[in-house]
Amino acid sequence: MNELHPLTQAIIAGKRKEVPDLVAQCLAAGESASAIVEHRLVPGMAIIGEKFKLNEIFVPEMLIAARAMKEALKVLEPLLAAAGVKPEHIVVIGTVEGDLHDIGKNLVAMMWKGANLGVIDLGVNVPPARFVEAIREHQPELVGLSTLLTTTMPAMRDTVKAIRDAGLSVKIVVGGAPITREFAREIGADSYAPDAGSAVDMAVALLQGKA
Ligand code: B1M
Repeated sequence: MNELHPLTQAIIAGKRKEVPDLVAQCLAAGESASAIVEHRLVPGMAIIGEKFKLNEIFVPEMLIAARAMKEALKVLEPLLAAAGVKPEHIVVIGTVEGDLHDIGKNLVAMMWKGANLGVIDLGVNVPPARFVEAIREHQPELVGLSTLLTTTMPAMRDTVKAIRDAGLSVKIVVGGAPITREFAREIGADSYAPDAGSAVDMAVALLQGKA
C-alpha cells in the first residue's frame, strides 16, 4: 500500500476529509481530472472491490471508501464536465418495484461511477415501465437491477421481461442477496453479480463484449 499514491491510499482508507486537499494537490501538480479518476481513484476502488470479494474488508469499510471517492468526484465532476470528458458508457441502475432497500444498489452505483461509467440511478421501488422509459430516454448499454427481498424477485423477472418485450438492445445484470446465477439465467438476464466488486468486473466484461 505504501507505493500507492496518497490519494489512492486515502480512498482505500476512507479518509474522506483528506480527499479534497489531495485532489487539489494532484490538480496543482498538473494532473488532469480524468487522469486523477483513472490513475488515483479507480485503482483505489478496484483494490477495495478485490478486498471485499476476498472478505478482507466488509460493508462498512466499503461504504466509507465509497464516500471518500464521492468527495473526490464532487471536486472533479464539474472539471470533467467542463473538459467535455464523458464517461465511455452509460448505464442505468435501480431497485425493482416493491423494494425500498438501496444500500447495496448504491454501492454498485458508486463502484460503477468509480470505474468511470456514467450512472443513471433510478432509485428504489422502480416499476418495469419506468426502467423501459429510462432505457429509451438514456440509451444505456447496460442496465442493473437490484433486489433484497424474495417477495420482489417476481418484480425483477417482470422487469427483465418488460425490457425484452420492448425490444430494447441492452445488457441486463442483476444482483441482490436472494438472487442467484440460476435465477438470473432463468429470468433471461445477461449476467449476475454477487457483490459490488464483481458487479464492476461484470459490467466492464459485458461492455467490452467479453461476458
Ligand atoms: Co430489510 N430485509 N426489510 N430493511 N433489511 C432484509 C433484506 C432481510 C433479509 C432481513 C431479515 O429478515 N433477515 C429481509 C428479507 C427477507 C426475505 O425477503 N427473504 C428484510 C425484510 C423482510 C424487510 C421488510 C419486509 C421488513 C418489514 O417491513 N416487515 C421491509 C421491506 C421494505 C421494502 O423494501 N418494501 C424492510 C425494510 C428495511 C429497511 C428500510 C429498514 C432497511 C433498508 C434501508 C435501505 O436500504 N436504505 C432494511 C435493511 C437495512 C435490511 C438489512 C438488515 C440489511 C440490507 C443491507 O443494506 N445490506 C437486510 C438483512 C441483511 O441483508 N442481512 C434486510 C448491506 C448491503 C451492502 O448488502 O443490499 O445485499 P446488499 O447488497 C450487496 C449484494 O447483494 C450485491 O452487492 C451489494 C454489495 O456487495 N448487490 C448487487 C445488491 N444489488 C446488486 C445489484 C447488482 C449486483 C450486485 O447488479 C445490478
